[in-house]
Amino acid sequence: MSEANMPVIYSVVHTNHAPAVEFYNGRLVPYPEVPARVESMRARFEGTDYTRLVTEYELLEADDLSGIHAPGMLEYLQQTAASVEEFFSNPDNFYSIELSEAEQGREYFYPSVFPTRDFMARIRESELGYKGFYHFDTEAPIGKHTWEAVLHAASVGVEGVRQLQKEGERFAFSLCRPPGHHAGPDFMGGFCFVNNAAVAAERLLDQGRVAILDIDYHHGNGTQAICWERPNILYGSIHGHPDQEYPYYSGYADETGGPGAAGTNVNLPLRHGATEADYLAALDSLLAAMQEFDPASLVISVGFDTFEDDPLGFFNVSREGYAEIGRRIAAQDLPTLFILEGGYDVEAHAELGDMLVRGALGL
Ligand code: Q9C
Ligand code: ZN
Repeated sequence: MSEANMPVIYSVVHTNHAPAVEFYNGRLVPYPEVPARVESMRARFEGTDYTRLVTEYELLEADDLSGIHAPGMLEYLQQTAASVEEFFSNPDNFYSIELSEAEQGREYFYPSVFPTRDFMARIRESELGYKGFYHFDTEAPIGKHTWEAVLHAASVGVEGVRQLQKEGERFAFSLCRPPGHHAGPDFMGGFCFVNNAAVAAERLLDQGRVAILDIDYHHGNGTQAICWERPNILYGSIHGHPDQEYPYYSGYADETGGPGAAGTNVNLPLRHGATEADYLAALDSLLAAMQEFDPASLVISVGFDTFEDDPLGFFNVSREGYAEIGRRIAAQDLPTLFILEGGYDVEAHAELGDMLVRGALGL
């Protein structure tokens, strides 16, 4: 296994998915999940001699994702992206909206009605435009290039798997965008559409059990739901406590896995203000749980929103902290695929990625 030169998998297609705004507390605010998050990392990793950029990969199709996601959701994503321009040109879909010049060509569908519990359960059959059926929030808007970007992101993740399986790499880092850990079997939200980590993990099962360790600031409710009844995949996560943090309705420590996979879900919620020492102690607990599970490979859902200056997160991991996280993960001595999830301090993003990679490589 070669360690000195980590493959970093990248696709330019993500840049076409770039919603301008999200709805927050009655306001439209800038959408934090921006292309620069990945572009800055690409630029950084192009210039180092301990990484190599991989830009060729096999493009997946919807069918390749159907082990993880409901075909209806994939079809919905594809169709909504394909019809979003037409949707915006139909005045019946609006009260009175005129798109500014800057907005034209950048139309995104935002759901505004959600079939919570039993309410409006027939929305699945509705031919109206406002199908919130597969969304759990308003934060995964679908534009005309979104489906394409989502397919490439999942493909970038799977190329990371190929680097481990076929090239014998010890590590690979897939710069997936849009991210994935809030996307579940039949739901999407939180900037996520398709669960890149779960798609990758499913393929890594060829080698034996897989552990997905989620170090994004937010609970990966999508990954948890996908893995809930899968005894061969451990899902473990350190995240903002659901009493205080998005996605609020999951991430409690007593969520430990479904009847068919009891004990294979590990949630370690931390409160706002958690220090780096708190964080690293939780990481050690997570790694101990992982060791007990004894997986053949690791998928790390990486989020840099645990960074002390992150605008969305309230933990206090320093720059150097990411190198330490990288070292502790590398010490597990397992084939490891890093999959990018969140992280919203765009200025710091590339450096934090670099710290993690150098930590993992022992540089
Ligand atoms: N303060 C990822 O990091 N916004 N998604 C919450 C409430 C949604 C984060 C707004 C955050 C989603 C991949
Ligand atoms: Zn996050």
